[in-house]
Amino acid sequence: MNKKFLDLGYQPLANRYLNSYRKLSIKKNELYKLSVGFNTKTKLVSLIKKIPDKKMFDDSYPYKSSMSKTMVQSFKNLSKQIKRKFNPKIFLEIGSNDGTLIKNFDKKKVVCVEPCSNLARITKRMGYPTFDKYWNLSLAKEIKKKFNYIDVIYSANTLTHINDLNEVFKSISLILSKNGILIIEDPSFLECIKKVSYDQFYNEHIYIFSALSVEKLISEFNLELFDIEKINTHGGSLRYYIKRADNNKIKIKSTVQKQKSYEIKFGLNKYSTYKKFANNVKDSRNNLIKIFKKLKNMNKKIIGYGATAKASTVLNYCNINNDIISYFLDTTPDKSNKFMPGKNIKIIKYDKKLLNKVDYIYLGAWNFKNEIFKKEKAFIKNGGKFITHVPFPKIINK
Ligand code: JHZ
Repeated sequence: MNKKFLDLGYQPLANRYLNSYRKLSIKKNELYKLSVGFNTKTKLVSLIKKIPDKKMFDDSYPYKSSMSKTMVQSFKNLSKQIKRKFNPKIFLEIGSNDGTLIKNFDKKKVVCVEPCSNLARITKRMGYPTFDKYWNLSLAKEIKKKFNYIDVIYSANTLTHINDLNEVFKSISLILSKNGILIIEDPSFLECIKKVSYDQFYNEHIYIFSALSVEKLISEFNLELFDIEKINTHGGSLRYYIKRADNNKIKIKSTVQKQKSYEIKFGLNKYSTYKKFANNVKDSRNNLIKIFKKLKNMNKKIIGYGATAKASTVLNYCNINNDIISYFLDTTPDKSNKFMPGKNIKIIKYDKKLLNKVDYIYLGAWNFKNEIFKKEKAFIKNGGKFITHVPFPKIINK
């Protein structure tokens, strides 16, 4: 049973950056109720109201992994690891985005799946076979006809965006070779709870995985976890290594039991933990607003850094407008000169010089804090400070 534990109010689509500001309306389906539930049986955390994929992932999807050096490096390291450990004849990536990962692989050995055709065009142009379609059973059949079985399937921050998880894993199971490996990578719900990073919830993140929920989900499809790696990307993610349950050649590592025990010890199997998290979220909102108001009363100039989907949740949940945050800086060309979803805050193309006139920066991309602090050493040296809400609202300069 899916028990609601968190209500983040009405929210716009997180990656829908508008050319000009206008108040969005619930009636016109521009704002959607964002509330989150915990399934006490399957341990899966999911949005209560799900938005059709086609509304969210179209031919103008702005997010590009290559915009953050941390992701470029993380994918480069992963590609080396995959080649060394598994040496796949054919490697399939579900949600290949702008090709940040697959560009590290041989063109003849890769198949890309990417439903946002503006992104799919990029990997096609790079010479990689790309299906600009949603991942489902009919696509898996089409790929199988052309490429036969696949040795390694990889998907980062994508499967949690697909409504029908049963179809997702059924399709994977159909195409994965007998000794094949599935690797999935997504934000860890345990980290999300620990960091009170409620901004991991927005309409695209239909699910937030834990080892407990993934194990249950895949077991229906004769799939089994054999290793779990903790990684730092996107605020703390888990990389799940999965094999066919009847493949006894691969030993199950202790990391699987360790992560599950850790999650149980923390209470991820109990509804009361989720209610506590929801209370922490309310406190986080109140304290963040207090910080902003105090600084504005002192006439400080505050801007945002990293026009993330996550920031869209925070701004709309805390009702923060341009009287508090003057504008957001972001390196993504497709976000420039647009407005933060649902808010009158403009996004300006990143330009270091603009920071000379700024007192405080709100970290929309708090998950890239290290990368950003390295880049903005001069701002910090000149007395500039950052505001973050993770793990609790505070002002920081290191
Ligand atoms: P970032 C997106 O979420 C959406 P977002 C999606 N649903 C998902 O799951 C995750 O990604 C993986 C900018 N930036 O990665 C670039 C700078 O401007 O936290 C990006 O616009 N300067 C697919 O949007 C944004 O910040 C910098 O120095 O929450 C980062 O977005 C750096 C490092 C980033 O994901």
